[in-house]
Amino acid sequence: RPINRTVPHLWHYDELRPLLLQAGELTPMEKAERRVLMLANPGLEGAPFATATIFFGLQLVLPGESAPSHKHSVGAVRMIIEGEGGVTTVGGECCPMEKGDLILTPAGYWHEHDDYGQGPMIWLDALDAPVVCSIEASYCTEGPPLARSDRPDASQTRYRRSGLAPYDTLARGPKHYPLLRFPWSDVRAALQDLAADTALHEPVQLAYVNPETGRECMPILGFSALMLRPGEELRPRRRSASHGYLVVAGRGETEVDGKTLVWEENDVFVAPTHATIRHRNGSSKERAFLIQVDDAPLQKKLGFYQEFTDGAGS
Ligand code: GTQ
Ligand code: FE2
Repeated sequence: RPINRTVPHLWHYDELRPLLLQAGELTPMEKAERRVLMLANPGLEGAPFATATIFFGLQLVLPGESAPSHKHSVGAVRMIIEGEGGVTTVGGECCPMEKGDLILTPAGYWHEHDDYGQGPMIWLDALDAPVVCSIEASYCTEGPPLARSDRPDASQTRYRRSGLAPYDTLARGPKHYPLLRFPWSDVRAALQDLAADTALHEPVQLAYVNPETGRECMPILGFSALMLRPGEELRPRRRSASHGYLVVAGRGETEVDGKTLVWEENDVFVAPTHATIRHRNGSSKERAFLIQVDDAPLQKKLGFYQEFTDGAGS
């Protein structure tokens, strides 16, 4: 396997949250277009990246604030951690931000974030910035406030149910990003139903896909949701991809190349490429839910993505 600089690592939300709120006091929105705590992997020598391909940032928007409109060649995905009344506007589409929701900001889409609620909005950003920056293709354009639709987002209308797509899809062919918001309530219910039909210790895992193609929803990073049943241990096939995880609910531990990362709600952790990964739900009563981020879509496009059945190997 490759020699990794990225190390297995976990960031405790309990430790990050006070730092982020402190950043909220120190930095008004006028001084920083985005207020983000970057999760830097200790193996990457100061580069603000979580793995060689994944940027993770914890973002804060305070009540009444607006993170102004811009667009960039880097693709971003938000996973909502806490707060109510937040809205992110992506390409004119108005996406409410509720805990666990996953919201796409594809490359080139204008986006801004507003907190219309009473408390702070906090979420995890996953960006393909390490890749786009390393090929010197990263740029950003600032813009005027976005005109926004007052209609519900596509997850509530055009793509309300899997297996059904707007009829004109058949004539025009698939769009790149027909669905921008994946509400957690739907994902959680779908995982629950899948679990009822999945043997214990077999993964209960759903990929976030483009509903018109059935393929990965973003071109570089892949996203999926994973449920661990009470007491369950999972030994996923070893993959050539690197991985990051957000704990949406529950507690447990994950062994990455023999290092044990003990996690609870809202923690974030990463595993380098080719790592051996074991997940364990630490509760005998509660389910645990993780959102997994990986760079498999990029590796597939480059032609060297692999899965290994050995469990170890090199
Ligand atoms: O929310 O638009 O974490 O542009 C880094 C760059 C978030 C954003 C980040 C960004 C954003
Ligand atoms: Fe942005």
